[in-house]
Amino acid sequence: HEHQSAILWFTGLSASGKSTLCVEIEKKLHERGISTYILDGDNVRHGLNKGLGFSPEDRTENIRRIGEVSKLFIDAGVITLTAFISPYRKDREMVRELVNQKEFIEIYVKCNIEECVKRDPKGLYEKARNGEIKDFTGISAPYEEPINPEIVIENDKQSIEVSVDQVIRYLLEKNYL
Ligand code: GGZ
Repeated sequence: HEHQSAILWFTGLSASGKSTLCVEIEKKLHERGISTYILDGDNVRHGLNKGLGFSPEDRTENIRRIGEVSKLFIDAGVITLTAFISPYRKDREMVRELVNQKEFIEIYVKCNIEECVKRDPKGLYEKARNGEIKDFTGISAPYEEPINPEIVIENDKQSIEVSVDQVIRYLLEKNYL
């Protein structure tokens, strides 16, 4: 199956829906016979990036390593989907600069903070508000919105199906698939 390989770089707050979107989009890509790989906190922060925390410096190093690994996957012809908050603009731009222009697709998973706090699937926002977790993105650490992302997903305003279609349509229109 001929396709242009790329990094689908999802960025957004905790509980904005990045991982769910990655899983659903991956299913659609598999239906087309395309090899994919999802990088997320579960398979990266517990292994490759064990020992990195959430200070600005550690987040930068987290994102740098994820960028380098994604670049290797691109070389292997694999479409890589990454689900990290990646709150700093300069860190996302650093990854963009690592690969060819067409190979970095920044996808802003937009979800208002009130909705994220309401969802709070792991109770982390609650802990952040109590001060049990410090430097928590959106509460006590910044999130810098993308200025010119390739795709913006209004994840608090539309269904998951519509969001998935939006990404697949983009990939078709720009001849990735
Ligand atoms: C933000 C934190 C923090 C702090 C733990 N700030 O909802 P989750 O649990 O599964 O997603 C969050 C994840 C964020 O890790 P990333 O590697 O994506 O962050 S970054 O890109 O900024 O390096 C959350 C959990 O880890 N978590 N402490 N202080 N999220």
